[in-house]
Order: sequence, then structure tokens, then C-alpha cells
Amino acid sequence: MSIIKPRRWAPIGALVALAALGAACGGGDETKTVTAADYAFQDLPSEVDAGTTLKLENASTKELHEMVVFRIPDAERRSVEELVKLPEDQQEAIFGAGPPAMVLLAPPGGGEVIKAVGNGKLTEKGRYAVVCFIPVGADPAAYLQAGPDGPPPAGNSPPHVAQGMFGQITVK
Ligand SMILES: [Cu+2]
Repeated sequence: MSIIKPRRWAPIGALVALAALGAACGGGDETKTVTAADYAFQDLPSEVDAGTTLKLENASTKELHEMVVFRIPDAERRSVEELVKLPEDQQEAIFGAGPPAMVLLAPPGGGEVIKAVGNGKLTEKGRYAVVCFIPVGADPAAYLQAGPDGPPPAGNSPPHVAQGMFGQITVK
């Protein structure tokens, strides 16, 4: 399973510029709140208008959750369920081609959400995969305070995506 680290994705400036472009083109400016639970995304809308902002709330009292949102290439027809079960190198080829549209991290117990990549706004039309890669049982504080070397090793803990924490959103 892919262990993609949010801090590998640096070009936040480009995403902010895209977001500004999207705003100029009009479209929706709604906000939808997605709830992260152990181990699923709840209230994930299946379709939103371009310009919609996603917020993340963590309903868990013990697990850190993240919402990594990748745009799926237009030529890719497989479901998100199929894509997240591919071997790591094939997943990287699909999801690792560019930075994700957003990475939001929500600590357990209702702590402040961290916008690691993007501002939560979806501006480009298309199909998106929504995934949480946090390892089961990860120490939230250690994970959030990780330095440039990335989060602590996951050991044998599977990522939440392997427990079913994934979904799909279409931006129209
Ligand atoms: Cu999670």
C-alpha cells in the first residue's frame, strides 16, 4: 500500500493560483463538511460544483485522520475501490503524477484541522479519489509534529485506506 507523505508535495503556491482562477470563473462556492470516522469518510458528497470547498471534521476520539484528494486522470475509468487496491507502483503512477488537490489533517477529539496542501477548494472538473493514508493506531501528536524526514514509520500497521477509508467525488 502506498505510503505517500503530505510533505513531499510542496507547490502550494500553484494550487492557490488555481483556486483564484476557479473563483474568477464563477461556479459554486458552497462548503460541504466531510466527517472522518474509524475507518470511513461519512457525508462525502458524490457530486459537487466546481468551486465547492470541503471541510473535514474528525468524529474519532483516538485516531488522526486525513483527507487526501487526488484528481483522477480523465482516461482512467476504473473505480476508486479498484485503484486503491492496485500495487504501490501502479498507484503512484496514477496518483503521484502531480500534487494532490488537497490534504487536510484532522486530529482526534475535535482539534484544529491542518491544511497541509490546498485550501479545501475543488476548482477543476473531473473525478477525484478521497483517501486517508494514516496508519492504524498512529500516535496523532508524533505524526503531526514530524519533521522533514516525514512521519514515524508505520511498522506493520495498515493505512486507513486498507480498512475502507476511501471515496470518490465528481466535480462538475
Ligand atoms: Cu483515517
